[in-house]
Amino acid sequence: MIDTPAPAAPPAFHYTAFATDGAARLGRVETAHGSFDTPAFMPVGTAGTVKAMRPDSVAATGAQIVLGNTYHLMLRPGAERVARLGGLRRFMNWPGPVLTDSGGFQVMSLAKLRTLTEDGVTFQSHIDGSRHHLTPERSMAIQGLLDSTITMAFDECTPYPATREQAAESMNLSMRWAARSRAAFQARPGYALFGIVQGGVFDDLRRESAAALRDIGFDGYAIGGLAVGEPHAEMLRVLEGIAPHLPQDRPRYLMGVGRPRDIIEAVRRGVDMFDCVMPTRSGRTAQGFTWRGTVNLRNARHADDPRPLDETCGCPCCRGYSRAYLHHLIRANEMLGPMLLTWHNIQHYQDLMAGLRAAIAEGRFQAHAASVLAEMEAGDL
Ligand code: PRF
Ligand code: ZN
Repeated sequence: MIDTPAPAAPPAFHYTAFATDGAARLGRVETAHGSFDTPAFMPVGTAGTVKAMRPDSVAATGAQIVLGNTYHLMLRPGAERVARLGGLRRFMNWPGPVLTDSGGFQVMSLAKLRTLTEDGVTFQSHIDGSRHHLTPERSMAIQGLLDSTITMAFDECTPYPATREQAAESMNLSMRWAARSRAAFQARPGYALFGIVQGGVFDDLRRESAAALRDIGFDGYAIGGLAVGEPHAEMLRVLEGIAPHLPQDRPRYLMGVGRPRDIIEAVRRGVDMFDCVMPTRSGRTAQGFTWRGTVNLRNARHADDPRPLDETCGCPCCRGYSRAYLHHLIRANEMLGPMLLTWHNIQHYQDLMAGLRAAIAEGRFQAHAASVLAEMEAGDL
């Protein structure tokens, strides 16, 4: 009798750190849908698309994981429909891992008539005014229907500024929701659930939150409630205080951050994962990232400039097109303008991450960070 080999089991969700340089970590996350190298930047695909980009183009920049949103997808086209169509990855034709945010943060920034209770949040859709209720249990179910590789716990992002009492009350609610998220999450091999640290700008509340999440036990740990209006130095201080209290053997994710210099400073303090609309959104508003800072292509000074946006970039935008042509596309409202700029900006962010990873591997992170930051400050040529 011939044994047929058992189908290969999906790999377990696993984080490995290969090298550290100070607090900065070089690692890899393995998932059911492929692995990604860290520090990683996840392009934002809110509504099941990284706006203006095809998934193969997103992958061509070196991106290995993208982000989707519970809030947007539950309202349109609906989580049950996405499930019937094979899950978000199949639906959007992105074969790699996806991380989905849990919805609460987007409800608070986008929805109308929100009411927050112990149970969850009730709100009206910003699209058609329909009423919805989102709880930790419903958020877990939706992210399961989306077949999300990495599910985020349901939390409340504490606004800034907040008093200590407000931040404590909000953080404690998020920790009760974290426990309910963990209980409702349907674990599967290679899939993950991340907890989210809250606590505003209060170091002791942040530590309490990290301890509560560690006790519940998560596959990864996110830091929420930052980049919400606090000064840059405050964000770095909170990060520096919290990173040592997160488990060494799990990935760390700073939500919604940020500009290149925020990412460099967070990697320096031990963060492994990032997402931000900046490269995609600013690409649609004519802003291009270069190693000498940002450039507004709408500006008349580019009208006759035959040079590429970034001489050193290998992306299709920089290899094929001049600043003058990009300027023309933007002035003429041609859709190729945002498409090319988005491609370049995502490429720039991926090149930034690859440079940080190489520097950590070679033990020259501090010197590399200093030179990248100095050149960015120097401004465009
Ligand atoms: N919580 C969740 N998503 C988020 C945040 C948060 O605090 C932030 C804050 N920067 C961005 N996205 N769930
Ligand atoms: Zn480019």
